[in-house]
Amino acid sequence: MSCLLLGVLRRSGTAVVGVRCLASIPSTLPPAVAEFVKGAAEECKPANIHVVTGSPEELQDIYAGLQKEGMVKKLPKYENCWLARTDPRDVARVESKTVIVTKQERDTIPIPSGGAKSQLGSWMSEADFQKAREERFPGCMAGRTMYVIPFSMGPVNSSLAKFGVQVTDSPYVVASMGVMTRMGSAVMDKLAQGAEFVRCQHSLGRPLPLKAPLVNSWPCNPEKVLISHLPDSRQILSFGSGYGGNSLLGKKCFALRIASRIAKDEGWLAEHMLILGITNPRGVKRYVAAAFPSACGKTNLAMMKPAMPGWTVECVGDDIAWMKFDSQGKLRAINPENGFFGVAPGTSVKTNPHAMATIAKNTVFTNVGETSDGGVWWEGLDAPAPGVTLTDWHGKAWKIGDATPCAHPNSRFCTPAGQCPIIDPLWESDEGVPIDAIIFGGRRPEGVPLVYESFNWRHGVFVGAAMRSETTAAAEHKGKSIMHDPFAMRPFFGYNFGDYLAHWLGMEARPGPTQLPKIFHVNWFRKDPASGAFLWPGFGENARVLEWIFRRCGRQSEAEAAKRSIVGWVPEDGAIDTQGLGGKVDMGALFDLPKAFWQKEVGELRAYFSQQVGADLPAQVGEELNALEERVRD
Ligand code: OXD
Ligand code: MN
Repeated sequence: MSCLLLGVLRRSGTAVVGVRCLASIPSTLPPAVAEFVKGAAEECKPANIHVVTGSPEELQDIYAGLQKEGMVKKLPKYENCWLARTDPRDVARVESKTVIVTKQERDTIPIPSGGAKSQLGSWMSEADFQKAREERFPGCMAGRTMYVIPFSMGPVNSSLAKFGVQVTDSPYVVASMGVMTRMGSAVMDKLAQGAEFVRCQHSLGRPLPLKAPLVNSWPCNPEKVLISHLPDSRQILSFGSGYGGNSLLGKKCFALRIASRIAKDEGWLAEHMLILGITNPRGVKRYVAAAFPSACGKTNLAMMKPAMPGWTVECVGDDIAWMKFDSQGKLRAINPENGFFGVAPGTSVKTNPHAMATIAKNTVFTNVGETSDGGVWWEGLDAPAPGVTLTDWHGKAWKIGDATPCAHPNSRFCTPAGQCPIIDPLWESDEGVPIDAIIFGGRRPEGVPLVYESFNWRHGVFVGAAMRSETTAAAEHKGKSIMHDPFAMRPFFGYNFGDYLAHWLGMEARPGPTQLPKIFHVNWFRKDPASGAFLWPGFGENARVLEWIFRRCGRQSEAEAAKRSIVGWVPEDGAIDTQGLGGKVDMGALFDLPKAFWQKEVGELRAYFSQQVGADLPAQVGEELNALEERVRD
């Protein structure tokens, strides 16, 4: 093996304190980590290796380097906040280039009928993956530093936490992983004790010297993007994108795709869910987890300021929940993340005051607009003060009323969760918080009521499988259509959706005591067909719906505060407190259940299940669909 020279850069000012031969690197790394790093270095051929410790000084150096390269600029209006502008071709998760590599296609996705393309993930064969890897990774980090990031998803000492090591040639990714995960020496110590870890290899795919100039000083390789997952060997290899879920591999790649597979193997759940705690005026607290497709307001709900006096909401997490039954059979959840990677446009003091307070310091903003007084701006914020001018996410002068948006619709803030003024006191508890309710939801302009509760667990699993929502900007979908997004996991399943459903259904039959959470569905987005206006005010008023859910969790009898409907239990008349809404809200319209709509919905679901899930659909889910069809018959 050739002896590649590697500078192992450790904090000592900025000096390189060790130059080593690859064959002997590095004595400080635990053997399994060293082996992974050695393999990655042999393949990617970086000029240096920097083992990330996570110290504040190290992060300062990273930001200074990023600033020098023109990848971020400081935002003087705030404390330790930064603005990055990407290459406009690298602005969102690239679902079309995201694959799961398994021996058999059916391990990854149900085989769709009639030659249709699966909407439940993308499979790549091991042979095709090998070829794709060879076309991308060899020498891809030439001239660059390879950072080695030890990180933990979940509090480092939690029994629910899992570890990862990400190698990357992007210092922006290091800075962002420092916010989004617990990163550095404490995790390396765990790895030194032999803890297992997910191997994450990421490259921007722009070795030095460059063959073509960068756009916005943002290295990426859009033509060659590939986000690949190898669940059997717990590996992630991501190439060509430096942004968001494509490159912060702890998030969607690990905490959802790989973790959902680990969870299936180990008997727990890794889900695209926020977690919040809600306390009633008498001081009784419950925790709920809620799954909504991307950009449906998960962050806003997770940090909600209840409009109802005496109620408080506290935030455990805004995007991902890992949930495991404890010895009493209670489902306990942790937020595996350490920060929020939230969509900026639409976030404001009106929609999410707590997020606005959270992002005031130590935050990386990407692709938002900039104000001439050194701040940030996006659609949904008040117009800047007189005399303050705006620059858009491309770096061009911009004014209100211009045809293109100032901030990219998928522009983001990346901010430490611990800064949230309503972060839950138990958000870092090692054992997780007890979950009483699971809420599914989506953007449904028609037909779907404000809230309903499933008849039982099995029906609840069907409700999750039947989720649909209007498309969003978080991925590359264009235009508005109502997409199937079961469990809000459509882009994030790590294994066959049919097996995923069986795993959920199996929770009911698990051995030992089991206190299953109740399952609900909500829709804040129903519109008045005549005016097109939303029927429900949303935001803080959603607490009125949470109150009903809260009440249903502690109910003494099945029909308490509820009546049976064709879709499930709905609030009985008057059970949702509307006091203070000023009679402006048409509760009749919000709970109207047009049979024709539901008959059409049944038809859509039947076609979707039969085409997309086919023989992998568990019989119980098919039976629930039949039961719904019966209930909505004229
Ligand atoms: C996200 C997403 O970024 O769901 O959270 O796309
Ligand atoms: Mn998400």
